[in-house]
Amino acid sequence: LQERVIQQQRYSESTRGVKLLNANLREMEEDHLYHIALCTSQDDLPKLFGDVKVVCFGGQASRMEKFASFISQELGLDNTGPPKNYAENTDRYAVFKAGPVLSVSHGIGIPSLSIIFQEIVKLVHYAGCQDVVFFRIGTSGGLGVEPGTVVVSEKVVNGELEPFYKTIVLGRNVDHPAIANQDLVQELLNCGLNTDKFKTIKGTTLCADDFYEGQGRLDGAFCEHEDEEKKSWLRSLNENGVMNMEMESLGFIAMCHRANIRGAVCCVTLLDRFDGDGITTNRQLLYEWQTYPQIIVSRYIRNKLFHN
Ligand code: R2B
Ligand code: URA
Repeated sequence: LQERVIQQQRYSESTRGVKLLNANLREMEEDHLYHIALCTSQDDLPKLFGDVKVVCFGGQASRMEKFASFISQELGLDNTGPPKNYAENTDRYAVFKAGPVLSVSHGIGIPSLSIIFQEIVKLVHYAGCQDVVFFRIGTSGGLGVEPGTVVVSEKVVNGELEPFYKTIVLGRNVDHPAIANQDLVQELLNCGLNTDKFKTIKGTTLCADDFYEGQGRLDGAFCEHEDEEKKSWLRSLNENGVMNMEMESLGFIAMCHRANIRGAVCCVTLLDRFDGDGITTNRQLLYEWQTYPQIIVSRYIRNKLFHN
C-alpha cells in the first residue's frame, strides 16, 4: 500500500497526469470509488487503467457497452466476447474498457454526471493516466437542424444563456465557468467527412435541468406555457446560436475546465424542436443516429492514438 501511495504521488507530480485537485485525498489511506465499486486499496488501478488515454461518457450503460465493442473493433483490438464492466459490483453506472479507451455511463442530468465524473477523475489520477481526453457522446434535441445531425458544442449555456454551471456548496452559491476547448472542438469538426450520411456542425448547446418544461416542452405532466411562447423562446435561442439542448454539457465542460482535462461534447439531434416535442422516430433509426457521435470520436481516437 505504501508503495502505491508513493507511486500515486509521483504520478500527480507529473505534468501530463491528472493533478490531484483536493489535498484531503492525500491524507486518506484508501479511497472507495463507491459508485463504481472500485477501491484504491483493493484494486490495482495503475495496472487496470494506467494505459487509458480517452474517456467517453454517455447516458446509457447499454449504449456505452456497444461503444466499447465498436471502438475495440475500430482500433483492431483482438478482444473476444462482450466488454468487461469494471463497475459490475454496482448497477449505478457502468465502466467498460477497450484498450486505451474507457466507456462510461453517466445517467441523466448534471447531478448524476457529477458523481461519476468525479470518481472517474480520481480513478485516472490514481491510475496515473497521462494526457487523458474526455468526451461526452450523447443525444439532444435540435433547433432548426436536420434530425441525425451531430452538434459539437463550441459553447455551453444554462437556461439563462449563461456559460456557468451553478451549484450550492455549504449553503453558498458557486458558479463554475464552462469554457469549451476550441482546439478540441475544431479537431472533432475535422473528423466529419463530406461522405458521411450525416452533418457534423458546431453550435451553442443549451443544458437544461429537465427534459420536459425545462426544455420548453408542452407534453410533460406539467405545463404552464402556450405553444406560441414556446416557439418564440425556441426562435430566440436559435438567434443566439443555440443548435441543440440536452442535460449534461454544462457540468461536463465546467468540470473538465476545473480539472484541467481536455474535454468536448458531441451530441446527435434526435428531432427538430421546431417540428414538435415527442421523439417519434422509429427505434432502429434512433439507434443508428446514436452511433454518429461515436463515429466522430472514434476517428479522433484513431487519428490521435494510432495516426491512421
Ligand atoms: C439527452 O438525453 C437524455 C434525456 O432523454 C439526457 O441525458 C440528455 O442530455
Ligand atoms: N435529450 C434531450 O435532453 N432533449 C431532447 O430533446 C432529446 C434528447
